[in-house]
Amino acid sequence: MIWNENKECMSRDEMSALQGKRLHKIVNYVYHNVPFYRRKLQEMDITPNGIQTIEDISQLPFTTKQDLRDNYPFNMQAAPAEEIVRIHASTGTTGNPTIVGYTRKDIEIWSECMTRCLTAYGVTRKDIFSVAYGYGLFTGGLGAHYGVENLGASVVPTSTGNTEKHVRLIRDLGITGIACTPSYALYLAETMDKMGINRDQIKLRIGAFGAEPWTENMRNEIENRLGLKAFNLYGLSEIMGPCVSYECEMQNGSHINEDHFYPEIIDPNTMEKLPNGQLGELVFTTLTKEGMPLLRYRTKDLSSLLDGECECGRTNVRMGRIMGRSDDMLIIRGINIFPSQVESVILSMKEFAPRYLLVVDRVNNLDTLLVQVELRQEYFTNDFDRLAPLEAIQKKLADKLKSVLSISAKIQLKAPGTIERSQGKSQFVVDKRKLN
Ligand code: DLL
Repeated sequence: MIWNENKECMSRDEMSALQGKRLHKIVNYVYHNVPFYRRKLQEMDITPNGIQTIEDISQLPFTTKQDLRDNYPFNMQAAPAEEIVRIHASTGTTGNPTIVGYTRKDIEIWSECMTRCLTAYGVTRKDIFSVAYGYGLFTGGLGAHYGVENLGASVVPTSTGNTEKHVRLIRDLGITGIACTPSYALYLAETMDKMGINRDQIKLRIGAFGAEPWTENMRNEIENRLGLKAFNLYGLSEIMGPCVSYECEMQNGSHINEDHFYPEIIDPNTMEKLPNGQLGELVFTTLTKEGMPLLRYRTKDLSSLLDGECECGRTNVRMGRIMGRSDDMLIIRGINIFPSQVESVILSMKEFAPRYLLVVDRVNNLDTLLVQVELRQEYFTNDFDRLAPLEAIQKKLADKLKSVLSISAKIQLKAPGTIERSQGKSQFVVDKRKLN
């Protein structure tokens, strides 16, 4: 099923024409309503009339997270206060949080785009759908919630917390769909195990997972343990929230709602636009947003745009999985390392649960990488006489990591359940070098 064939299946020419028209309009809008953009455009000698087609976007300035911080709280807002009906804030770890205001029309578009995602996953009005992203300043909860309601399925606003109660609701209400972070999905599975509830006692069939990077191996693990089909959901608060892109049944990249969010991939160092297929930094321009429209926002997410038609019938361009962030890429002894690379190795070994923590440090001027990883129950032992197999497992992981990362990592095997769980976004890396 396709929710909005008119917008999800346009020809490339029609889509480009629509995008060009909307780009002109949005540039005109920010020029007259956001002093920050007016100044930037004037400095670059750009007038809204000079931006007529979508190709003209390359003339426009980029916007960064720092720009949003510098304009805290409301100086990036284009709509007058009386038009704003909702405000979200990002979980800033450093500096000011990013404040995003939405008009009623923004919320409508967000809900519609979220409904497109859910429809692509196969959700129908008959489904009972649990939204287990956090409700609150984070966009996950309310964003997914409005999409489910707009579609007409029953939404159960479980949010995070009280996981045992959630598991009982899943079983007792016959909940068929769930939206949460992939790590929370695994935590749910663990909780089910502890409660003695197995996948045959529940009816989950569809999962909408995002808000943090995850891998194909994690997808398999979630699907096997919860008995559902797991789909990718991508978004970021600055641009809208969950709904920016979504997988269809082909699960070959995520379709971008590009009639509202225009994507580009750039080289993060030169800021030059990269051709389709190449990995680089994802940049979005909001084409219809009223509350806080952004031109060429640098997401720091590393991905690529995929060429070619999708067999599902949608023509919206697809993006590949997020391979990491240009700013959470670790450079260890001069080598670029993505936590997702380590995760893939860990998950390729049956001995480990998908729970790990990378601890990076600097000892005597030398970077060190410690990988803490949880053993599965069946491989765990406390018995000193039976430690030899554990040593072999440890060595196997160390060797595999060495061949993938080209650097040696120290491995610390952990007992099941001992790496701290998170109900929201998980932390996979502690970089002590930055803390010094
Ligand atoms: O995480 C919005 C969201 C909520 C998306 C629920 C999907 C589901 P922020 O808190 O602003 O917004 O964080 C955005 O999270 O730039 C990515 O680095 C990461 N991210 C989001 N979705 C995915 C995904 C929400 N599917 C940041 N895969 C983004 C990988 C993701 N990373």
